[in-house]
Amino acid sequence: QALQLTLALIKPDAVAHPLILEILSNKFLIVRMRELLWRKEDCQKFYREHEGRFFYQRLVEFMASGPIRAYILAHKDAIQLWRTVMGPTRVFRARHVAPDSIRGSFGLTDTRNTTHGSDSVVSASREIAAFFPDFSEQRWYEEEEPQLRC
Ligand code: DAT
Ligand code: MG
Repeated sequence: QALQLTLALIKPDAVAHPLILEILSNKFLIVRMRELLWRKEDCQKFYREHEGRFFYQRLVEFMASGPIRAYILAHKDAIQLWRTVMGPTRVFRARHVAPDSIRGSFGLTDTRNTTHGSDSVVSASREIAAFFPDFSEQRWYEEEEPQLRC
């Protein structure tokens, strides 16, 4: 089965959470990881699709409030799988419909909801390039993926 790549972020509320890191590394192949501090401008750019929403300012402040971790994850259907493992965006909904998901288990509020995951092939490519500018997706699919799939 062919593997797919996705970008996952561990947000400042969850960056040191051992169970979240364990879930992530048990389920996915970790292709790249870096820990970084985001500037507010980086957050604004990353979340520009939400500019103008009532939570945008809060979201930007929060994402710049402490270290985050960025991962490139590989798995069959990685994009959808990581979104399922994370659970729904909003914590109340997550607790009810997916209590065992990461957000359902560890989410604190709708803003402090532990994790991010790309939502499509196009956004995964864009987000991987934003965090790992030296990483060539095309080269990974051509040279590394064929050796990893099983
Ligand atoms: P997701 O992170 O599940 O892709 P999204 O792209 O709709 O969700 O929103 C990005 C982030 O913005 C989300 O992780 C937390 C914040 N957010 C979204 N909707 C919100 C809301 N109704 N109230 C507070 N924060 C919200
Ligand atoms: Mg989103």
